[in-house]
Amino acid sequence: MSKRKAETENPNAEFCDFLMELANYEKNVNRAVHKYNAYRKAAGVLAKHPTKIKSGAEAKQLDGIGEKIAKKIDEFIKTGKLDKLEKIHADDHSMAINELTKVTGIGPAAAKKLVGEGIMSIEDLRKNVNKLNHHQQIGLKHFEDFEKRIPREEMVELQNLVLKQIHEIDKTYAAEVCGSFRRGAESSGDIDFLLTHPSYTSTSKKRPTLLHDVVKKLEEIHFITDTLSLGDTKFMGVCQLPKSADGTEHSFRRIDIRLIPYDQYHCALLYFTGSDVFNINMRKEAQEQGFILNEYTIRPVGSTGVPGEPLPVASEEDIFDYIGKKYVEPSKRNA
Ligand code: DCP
Ligand code: MG
Ligand code: MN
Repeated sequence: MSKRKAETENPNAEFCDFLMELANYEKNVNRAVHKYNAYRKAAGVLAKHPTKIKSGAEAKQLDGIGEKIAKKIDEFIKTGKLDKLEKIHADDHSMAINELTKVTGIGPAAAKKLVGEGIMSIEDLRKNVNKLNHHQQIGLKHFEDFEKRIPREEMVELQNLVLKQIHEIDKTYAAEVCGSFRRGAESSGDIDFLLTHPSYTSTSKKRPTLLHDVVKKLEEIHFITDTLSLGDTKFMGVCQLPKSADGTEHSFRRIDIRLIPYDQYHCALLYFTGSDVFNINMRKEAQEQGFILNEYTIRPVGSTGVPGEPLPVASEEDIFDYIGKKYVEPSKRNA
């Protein structure tokens, strides 16, 4: 969910903002993922609505907005605020937990533990680096940079640099940036690369060094600056574009690279393009049509309820075809 977009062109931006704030509170403080998704879905629906909503009743007509959220919209229209949010804002512990979870590597549980030990802010964290693991320390080191969105222009530069390096190693690699970038976002929170190679399939037994080779090369040219985690199929780390001609340094950026079996590439592409709310809805529709869809495969579910063999998939379109859904362009997958 891009807040920036909401501010500029969405007549319901105020509602979306408070719904997103409630969503993050549910996720980070209460660890209530369902409520988190419900608030996000409602915010997504309102963000797409072309006119300003004038009452809770009107909002309730929209898919994904129920009685409780409708009431909050009425309260906000009437009073200009929300009692629930005011109470959250007045609660130091909740606010501190929320703040600490902004650091990559600090989840709700770690944040709660740290707050329990009296660490109430990012500033406090900096005095207690010894309490953090490697991932969290890197997250803290680059906290300010990671809070910044990456402009699409820079995303294109990052994409081109990585593709060039990958193809210098081996022309038969295929790779692309998915996530919000593929959905056409004007800015992204991080770079999500999918990588595949014809020699690596879901049935090939060989443990691949395909991802390690790419990471090594990107480290050698000092593009990848830190590793948060690295396995055979998943890299999470930090990267930075080389200095511009005038000597200005670029921000450090979060980058994820996933190596995907060649035969599972399109299911992975669909999944990692998102949005996460779109994925939830798509999986539900697949299920209603008798299929199990996940980031690896789409499988038919027989009358016994046992999933069958994965169906052959040669494009994202094939997946939509199987479930009898009209193809949705990536740019239309924001909710
Ligand atoms: N994803 C998902 N469910 C999750 C997390 C991720 O379905 N719980 C999928 C959909 C996301 C994609 O992975 O679009 C990439 O995850 P990101 O967190 O990088 O999200 P985006 O790229 O969409 O947004 P941002 O611009 O903030 O990175
Ligand atoms: Mg992303
Ligand atoms: Mn990501």
